[in-house]
Amino acid sequence: MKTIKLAVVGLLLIGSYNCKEVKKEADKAGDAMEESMDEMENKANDMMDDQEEKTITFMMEPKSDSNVSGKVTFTEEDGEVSMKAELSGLSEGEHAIHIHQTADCSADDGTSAGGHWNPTNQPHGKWGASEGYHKGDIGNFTADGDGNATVNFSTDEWCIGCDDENKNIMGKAVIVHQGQDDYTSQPSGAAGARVSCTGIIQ
Ligand SMILES: [Cu+2]
Repeated sequence: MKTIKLAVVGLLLIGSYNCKEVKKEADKAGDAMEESMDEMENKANDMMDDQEEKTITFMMEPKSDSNVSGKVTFTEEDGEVSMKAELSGLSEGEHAIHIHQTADCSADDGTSAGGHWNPTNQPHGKWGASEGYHKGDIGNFTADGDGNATVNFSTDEWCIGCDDENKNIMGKAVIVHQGQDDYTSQPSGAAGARVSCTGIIQ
């Protein structure tokens, strides 16, 4: 009887010892896992910083005694910049929209924004034309009977604040014209008065 009791106590002791060891090992494994989780999180954050989606939004102000206003948003993602302009107060029909060279809309007629943004010294033309085109030659869009329009455009030839001055749209201006771009007249497509303007600034 005594032998059995001793054996039971012995087993219990061994059992509890084993339990402690197992717990220690589990704690160690837990710590290691936590460390590698932290590492993974840091790596993920670094990757997010690299390919962070950039979005900038500006309000367009009427120029040349027009009522044309709106909102323009640029988003950069995966090396492509997309532009969305939501405009109102336009006359029905086609209008030109361009990026001009200076983020200065102070003049009543918008001329303070300068000529078309054309860092690569190309002739004015339709976007993508083999004869050449300005980096600011977005093109024409159509306003509906209520004077509203939404313009969507995207390209990998722009960037938001990168080091390549042939791509960087920061410091430039968005201009909407009263008329349409004929894509041939130099240097600006004979699109008429500048009816809305905003600077692309941070
Ligand atoms: Cu223009």
